[in-house]
Amino acid sequence: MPTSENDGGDPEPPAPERRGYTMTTSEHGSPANWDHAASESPGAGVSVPGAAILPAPYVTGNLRDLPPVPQRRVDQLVRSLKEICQRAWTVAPSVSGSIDRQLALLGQGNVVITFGGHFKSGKSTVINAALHRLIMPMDDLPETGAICVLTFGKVDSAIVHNDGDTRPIECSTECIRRETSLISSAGERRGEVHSIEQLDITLADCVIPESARWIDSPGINDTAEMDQRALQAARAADTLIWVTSSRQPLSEVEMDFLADYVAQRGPASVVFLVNAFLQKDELDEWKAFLSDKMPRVIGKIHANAQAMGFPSPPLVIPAAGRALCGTEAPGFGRRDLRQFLTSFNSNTHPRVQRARLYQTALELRSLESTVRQRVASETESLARRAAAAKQRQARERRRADFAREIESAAEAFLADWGARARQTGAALAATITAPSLQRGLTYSETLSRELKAAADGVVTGLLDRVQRLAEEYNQPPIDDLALAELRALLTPPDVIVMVPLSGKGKVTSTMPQSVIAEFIENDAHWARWNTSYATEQAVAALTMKEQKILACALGRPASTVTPDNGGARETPSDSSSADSGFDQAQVDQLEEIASRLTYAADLAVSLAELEGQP
Ligand SMILES: Nc1nc2c(ncn2[C@@H]2O[C@H](COP(=O)(O)OP(=O)(O)OP(=O)(O)O)[C@@H](O)[C@H]2O)c(=O)[nH]1
Ligand SMILES: [Mg+2]
Repeated sequence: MPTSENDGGDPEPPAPERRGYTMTTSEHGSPANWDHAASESPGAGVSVPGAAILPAPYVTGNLRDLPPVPQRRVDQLVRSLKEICQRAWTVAPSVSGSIDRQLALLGQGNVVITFGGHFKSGKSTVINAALHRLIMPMDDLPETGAICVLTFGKVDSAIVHNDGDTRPIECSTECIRRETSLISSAGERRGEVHSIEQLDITLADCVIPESARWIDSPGINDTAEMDQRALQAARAADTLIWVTSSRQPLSEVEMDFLADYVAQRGPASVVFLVNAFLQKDELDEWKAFLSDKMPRVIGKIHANAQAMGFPSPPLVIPAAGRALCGTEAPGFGRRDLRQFLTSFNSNTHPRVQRARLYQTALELRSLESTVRQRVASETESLARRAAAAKQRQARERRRADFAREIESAAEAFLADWGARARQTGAALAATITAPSLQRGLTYSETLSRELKAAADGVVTGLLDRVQRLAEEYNQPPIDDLALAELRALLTPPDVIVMVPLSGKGKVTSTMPQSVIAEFIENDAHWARWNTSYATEQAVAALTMKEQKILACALGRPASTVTPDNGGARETPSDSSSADSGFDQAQVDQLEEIASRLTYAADLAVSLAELEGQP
């Protein structure tokens, strides 16, 4: 029985470690290069003069993976994220929420590996081979129709998640097949499998590490629903083990799927597992596969690696799934397969860390760009609001100046009109003498008319001034309605000049003329006095209307008037529309957060891409 590491009969794998990552890593950090296979094997890449370099046989037992990510730097990133989270809490709570989720992802204790690939590439077979237990149903027709999550446990159990319900089933291949098989025994498609969301399978005495979840997923390129499920299973993974069949390794659809996936999860998140379909499950066939076919498969994968987003050659592991299921003998890639799969026993696994860091880096970049956009829009809004406030202040100043001018014009009018009214009253009073004393409404009518006439001369002047001031101070012109109202307010009221009748009822025919004359003189005196009294009343009445006159002359309140809109109502966009926006201190805080996000994203990227691919 061959046991050498290089003869295809690889020795039994060591007992799996249940805790703590223990996979061998390259001494040089990046353990491989594009000539990986050739440089590692004796006689590899033999250069025959005049001939091309021959493909080197693949050598098992030599598996190396990425070096660990320095924990000190991961801790540094976590500290930085916690700080950002705290700072963002008040000014950008959604950033805090998102960073919280990233912290949860980085700290997630469970490790998920998903076996993905083209349908019928042998995913379920490889899982059975690794477990060395025929638990997952395998078939020549599309088989796995639901996501199956395998974990280690005290006893075997299986639980079906179906349409939101859960129910236990017997943990046997047949029972699992009944739930997840895409094709019935009669060869018909089973639509009911679509309602099975997940199958949780717990296995006692298996190599799955305690903290690991292994997912067997439906294959791609069968139906749209299964593609969707395959994607869902891949997205649940920390590492996607891409099982590709040696019969048709890496088809176009596989490459397209992987290119999208690598763009989202990073190059460390995918490892290729070449499932060797041997003619006969014999060691000679396996050795022939390793020396003839495997280098060509690796060559194809490596040749297409860059197009799929791998900056350096991805890790490719061969295993003969069916053969491994059928034998416990060494060989067929068991050692490498087991060693590799069981190395996923902690969240400090280099691939798990890199894949999570990659996702975090992408999220941080996106947050950074969102925050920077916000800084730009808030800065713009601040400038807009500052300009609007300046305009508003200028407008208010202008309005106050206008109001002051109107007030002094109105006061001047009232003073002017008061003087004219008194002159008019005095002139009328001077005409009232005993011999010419008129009874009835004569003096009232005359004084009312003359007071109006006296007002007329100054009202027009005032109205002109008000209009001119409105123009000068960029205020809306007084419209006709307000003008008519103002004119009415400025028009003095009708007045009554009382002419007393002193002798009324007393004058008799026998009364001496001198007494009668005294009565008349007395009446004339009071008529004169009443004339000036009525005049003062008219002046007082107009003076009392001063506030109304001002309000009318000033027109609409200043808040509804802009300098440029001629007094039209302001639209919301004219005002400081972003009144609820940030102040300068908050914008500064946002800017600080953006810079910290840049730093954290750079750090996450550098860790995620650390030392490339093996
Ligand atoms: N010769 C040979 N046949 C294999 C090997 N691995 C798988 N098969 C066969 O290929 C068929 C498909 O295997 P599965 O494990 O069901 O493939 P799968 O990728 O899980 O298929 P889906 O779940 O339908 O996507 C089965 O009949 C297997 O017996 C192998 O290494 N060699
Ligand atoms: Mg399957």
